[in-house]
Amino acid sequence: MKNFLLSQLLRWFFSTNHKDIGTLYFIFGIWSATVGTSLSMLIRSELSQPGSLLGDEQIYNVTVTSHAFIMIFFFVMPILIGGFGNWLIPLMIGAPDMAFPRLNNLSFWLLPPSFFLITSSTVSEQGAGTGWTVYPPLAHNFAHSGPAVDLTIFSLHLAGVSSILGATNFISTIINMRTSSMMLESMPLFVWSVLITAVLLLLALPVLAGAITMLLLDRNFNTSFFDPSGGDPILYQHLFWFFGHPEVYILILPGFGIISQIIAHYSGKHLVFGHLGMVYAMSTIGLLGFIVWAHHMFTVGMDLDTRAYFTAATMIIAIPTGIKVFSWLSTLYGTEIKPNPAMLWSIGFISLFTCGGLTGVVLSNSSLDIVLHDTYYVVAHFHYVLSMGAVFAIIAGISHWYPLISGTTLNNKWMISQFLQMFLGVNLTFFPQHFLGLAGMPRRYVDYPDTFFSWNMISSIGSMISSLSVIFLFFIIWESMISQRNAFTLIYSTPLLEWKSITPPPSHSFSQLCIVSKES
Ligand code: HAS
Ligand code: CU
Repeated sequence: MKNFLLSQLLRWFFSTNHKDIGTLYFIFGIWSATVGTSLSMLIRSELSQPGSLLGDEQIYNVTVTSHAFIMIFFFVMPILIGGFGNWLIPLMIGAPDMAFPRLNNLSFWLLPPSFFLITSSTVSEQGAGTGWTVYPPLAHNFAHSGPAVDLTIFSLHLAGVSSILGATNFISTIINMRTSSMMLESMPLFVWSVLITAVLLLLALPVLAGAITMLLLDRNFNTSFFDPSGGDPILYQHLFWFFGHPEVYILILPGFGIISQIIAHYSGKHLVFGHLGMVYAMSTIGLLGFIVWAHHMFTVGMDLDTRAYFTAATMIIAIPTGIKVFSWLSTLYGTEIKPNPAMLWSIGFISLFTCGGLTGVVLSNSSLDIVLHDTYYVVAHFHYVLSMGAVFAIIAGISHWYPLISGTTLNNKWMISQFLQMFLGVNLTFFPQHFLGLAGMPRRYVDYPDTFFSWNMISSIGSMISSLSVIFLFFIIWESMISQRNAFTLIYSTPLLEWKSITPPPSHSFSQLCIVSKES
C-alpha cells in the first residue's frame, strides 16, 4: 500500500511525462468547468425573474467575476493548451516529450495554488466584484478595501507565470523537436494553432502582469498610476485590453486547430482546403489581434480619428477569419458527412462561431458600440464565440481523441443526443440576450425592469437545459469508463502535404492522429 501511494505520488505530482501532465490539465480543467458552470447557474437563477434572489449586489458581482476568471483561466486555457496541447503536440511532431519536461510539471502545478487564491478572494471580506477586467477606480482600495482584489491579482500572477512557462515550452518544442523531415509549412494545423497561441501568450501576458502589479502598488504602496486624482485610470484600460484582446484569440485559436484536424479527418481528404492559407490566416489573426484593443474602450471619450482607426483595424480581422470558415466549408464540400459526434460539434462550431463573429463586426462600429457597450448584446457576442466556439471545439476534441487518451470509447448515440440537447440549450440561453442588449439591458447588473422578464426567463431555462446536458456528458464519460470498451487504437500517418523532403517521413511522425474504434 505504502509503495502504491508512493508510486502514485511520483507519477502524478512529480510527473514529467507530457501525457500524464496533459491528463492532469484535463482533470483540473473539467473540475474548474463544473465550478464555473455552477456560478453561471447562480447568475441565471438570480436573473430568471425580476427581484432579488441572492439578496446582495456585491455577491452577484463577485459571482460574475469569478465565473469569468474560472472559465477563462482555469477551464478553457488549461484544457485547450495544457490538455490537448500536451497530449497531442509531441505526438503530432514526432517528439519523445516536451522540450522542458520539468518546466511542464511546474506549469501545471502553479495552477492549483492560483485557483486556491481566486477562490480565497471570493470569501475574503466582501470579495472582488470588479468584473474580470478589474478596472480601477472600482478595483482601487477606496472602492474595494480588504484583501479580495489583492488575492485576485496574486491569482492572476500565478496563472500568468504558469502560462508564460507553458508558452516557452510549446514554442521550444515545436521549433526544435520536430522530426527531421517535418517542415514548418507541413506541420499539422493544430500544432500551428498552438504555436501561434503560445507566441500571443508570451507577448500579451507580461503586459497584464505589469498592469495588475501597478494596481497592486496603487492599492498597497501609495503609488498613483491609476488614481483618478493625479493618475490615469484609462491607462489601466489600455494596458488591460492590450492583453485582453489577444487573450480572446488565445482562447479560440487552439479551437480552430482542433476543428481543422477533425474536418480534415472526417472529410476523408486528410488535409484542410488551403492548408497554407489557414496558417497565414491564423498568423494574421494573431498579428492583428495586437492592434485593435481600443475597440473595448470606445466609450471612454476617444477622438474620432482614433475611433475610426480601431473600427477599421478590427473589421479587417473578419477577412482571415472568413478565410478559415470558407476553407472548412470547402473541405467539407462534396464529402459525405456521417453524423458522428466530433463532426456534429465541428459543424455546430462553424455555424455558431460565425454568428458570434458577425455580432463582433457589428460591435466594432464605434458609433454602434457607444450604444451597445456594456449591454447584453456584448454578452451574447462573446458567449457565441466562447460558449459555442471554444467550448464546442473542446467537446469536439474530446469526442475525437477520447479513445486515444482513455483507451475506451464513448457511446456514439448518446453523444449525438447530448449534442442536440446542448445545441438547443446554449442557443436558447444566448440568442435572446441579443434582444435584451438591443433593448438596452445593461450587463453586470443584479436586477432589471419587468419589461426584460420574458427573454431573461427563456435564457435561464436554456441555461438549465445546457447544464443538464453537461451532466449527461459526464454520465457518458463515466459509462465509458465502467464499461471499458477497449478502443482498438490505430495511429497511422497520412501524407500531410506532399512531403517535400528527400527522405520519407519516419513512421513515428504522424501528421494526423486517428483512432478507429472496434465499433466503427
Ligand atoms: Fe469580441 C467584446 C469585436 C471575436 C470575445 N469579445 C468581446 C468580449 C469578449 C470577446 C470576451 O469591436 C467582451 C469583453 C468584456 O468583458 O468586455 N470580437 C470582435 C470582432 C471579432 C471578435 C470584430 N471576440 C472574438 C472572439 C472572442 C471574442 C474570437 C473569443 C473567443 N468583441 C468585439 C468588440 C467588443 C468585443 C468590438 C467590445 C464590445 C463592447 O462594447 O464591450 C472578430 O474576430 C470576429 C471575426 C469573425 C467573423 C465571422 C466569420 C467570417 C466570415 C467572413 C465574412 C464576414 C464579413 C463581415 C465580411 C466575422 C463568415 C460582414 C459583416 C456583417 C455584419 C454582415
Ligand atoms: Cu476585442
